[in-house]
Amino acid sequence: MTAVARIRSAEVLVTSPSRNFVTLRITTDDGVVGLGDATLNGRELAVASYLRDHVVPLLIGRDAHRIEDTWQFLYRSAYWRRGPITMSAVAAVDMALWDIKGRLAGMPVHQLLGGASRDGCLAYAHASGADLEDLGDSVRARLDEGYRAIRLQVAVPGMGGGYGIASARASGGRYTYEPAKRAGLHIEEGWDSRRYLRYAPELFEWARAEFGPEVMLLHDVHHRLTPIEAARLGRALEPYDLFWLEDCTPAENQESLRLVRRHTTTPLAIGEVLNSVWDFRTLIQEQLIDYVRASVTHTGGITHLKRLFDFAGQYQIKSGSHGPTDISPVGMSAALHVGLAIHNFGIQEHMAHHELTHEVFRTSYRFADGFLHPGDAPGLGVDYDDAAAERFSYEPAFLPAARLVDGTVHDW
Ligand code: EZ4
Ligand code: CO
Repeated sequence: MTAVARIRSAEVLVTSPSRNFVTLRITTDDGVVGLGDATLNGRELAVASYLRDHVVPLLIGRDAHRIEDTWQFLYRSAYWRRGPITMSAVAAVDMALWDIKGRLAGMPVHQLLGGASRDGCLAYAHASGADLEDLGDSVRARLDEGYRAIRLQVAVPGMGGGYGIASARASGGRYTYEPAKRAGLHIEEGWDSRRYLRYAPELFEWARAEFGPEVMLLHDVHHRLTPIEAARLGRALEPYDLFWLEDCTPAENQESLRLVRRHTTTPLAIGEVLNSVWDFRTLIQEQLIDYVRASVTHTGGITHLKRLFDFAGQYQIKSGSHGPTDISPVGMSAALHVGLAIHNFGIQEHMAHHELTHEVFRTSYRFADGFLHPGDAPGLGVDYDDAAAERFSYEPAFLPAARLVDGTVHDW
C-alpha cells in the first residue's frame, strides 16, 4: 500500500433508476476509485449541492488514507454541526474513503474494521397490504424468499390508508413499497391514532395465529403516537412477542422515551431520522431503547456509525441499521460491512432495490436463508455504471405528509 493516496477528483453523481440516488465518487492520483452514498430522500439536491459546492473543493489534494482526520475536519471546520444534510455529505466522503482504503489494501471493508464477528447479518423484509388477506400474501412471499424476520404494516380499516402500505394489487404482485412519490405535488395521507391503536393489536393477534411463534415480527409506528399512546401500544402488543416496535413516538425529545419504557417490555427501536451520536445520548445512557436505527448514509458514514454502535454496545443496545430503498446499494453495502464486523449487531433492514437500481449499482453483497453478507470484494464491493446511470435523469419526488381528520398536519 502506498503511504499517501492523493485525491485527484470528486464527482457528485445524480441518477434515478426507479428512484433518486446521489453518489459521491472520489478518485486518487493513481486512479483508485471510491463510492459514497449521499441520498437524502426528498431533499436529494441539497446534499448534492453541499458536496459539490462546499466539500469537493476541500477534498482535492488531501490524503485519502486519512479517514478519521477528514471526518473530523469536515465536521468541525463547517462550524455548523450535525443535521441530516451535513451528516449525509460527511457520510458520503467517509464511505468513499473506506472504499478506497479497502481497494488499496485488497480487502473488504469489514476486514479493516476488525474482521467478521458473525457468518451473516440477519435481515428483515417489509410486508404490507390493503387488508389482512393482502398482507398475508405479502408475508408468504417474503417467507418463500427466505426471510425469517418481517415488518408488518397494514391499512387501518376506515382510515383510508396507513403508513408503509403497498398492496399486492397496487404493486402488481411485487409487494414493493416506495414512500417517495414522483407525482410532483405533495401527497397527503389521513391519520387517526384512536382507530390505529384499536387495530394494531388485532393485526398481530392475526399474524401470530396465521404464521406461528417462530417468525420474527416487527412494526413501524413512524413517529405518530404521543408517549402515553406509545406506552399503551407497547403494552398491548406484549403477548405477540415483537422483535421491535419502531419510532413509537417522535424522539427529538429523548426523555419522552422514559415514559414509554416504564410501561412496556416490548423492545423499542429508534433513530432513522436522527444523525449523530448526540441525538442518541439519553436514549442510550438511560437504556431507553433496545435497537439503534441509524443509517450509515445519514449518520456520518462508517466512522460515525461505528462510533455510535460501539457506544450503544456498552449498554447492551444493538444495531438495527436503516436499510430502505432510499439508502443506495453503496449505503447498504457499507451498513453490511459494519454489521458483519461489530459485536452488538442486532438486525439489518432490507427493502430490496428495484432491478433498474442494480443496473447502475453492481453489488457483491448476497442474500441467503434470511441473512445478508457484504461479500469479499475489496472495499465496499460496489461498482457504478455511468452508461446505465445516464439513462435515468433526476425526477423530483416527495415524501407524503399526514393530516388528522380535522385537517391538522401530523407526523408522517
Ligand atoms: O419511511 O426511509 O423503517 N423504515 C422506514 C422508511 C422511511 C423512509 C424515509 O425516506 O420508516 O421506509
Ligand atoms: Co422506520
